Amino acid sequence: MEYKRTPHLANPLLRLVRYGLVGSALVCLPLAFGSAIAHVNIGDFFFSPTAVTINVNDQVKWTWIGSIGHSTTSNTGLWDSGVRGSQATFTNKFTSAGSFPFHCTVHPFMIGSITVQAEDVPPSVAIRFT
Ligand SMILES: [Cu+2]
Repeated sequence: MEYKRTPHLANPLLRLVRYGLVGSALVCLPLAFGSAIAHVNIGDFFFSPTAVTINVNDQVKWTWIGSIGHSTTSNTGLWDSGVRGSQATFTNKFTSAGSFPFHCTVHPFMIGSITVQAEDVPPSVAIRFT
């Protein structure tokens, strides 16, 4: 019996389109999960962790775990939770890249920083027909 090549796999252009679709599906996969939330605990006289790195449009959620009042307050006025107590939470979304230091207004020696990286840019693909 003579072996016949499958036409759609034999065609290089269709094969390219096929791989292209698979590739773009992989690139788009992280977008399907949406933005992420990073967690920072506010204890008595510390933030944990003190440094967090996220992507643009991710959120940071602070959770008060200590027994006295603290705040998460942006050094540049971008957010201010106000002074809150145990088990309170505060969430801020970061929509631009940069470094965003913060502190506690009650205890200015309590400091932390959020680093926001630019979103991953999907690779562009050029198909040249010759
Ligand atoms: Cu404090």
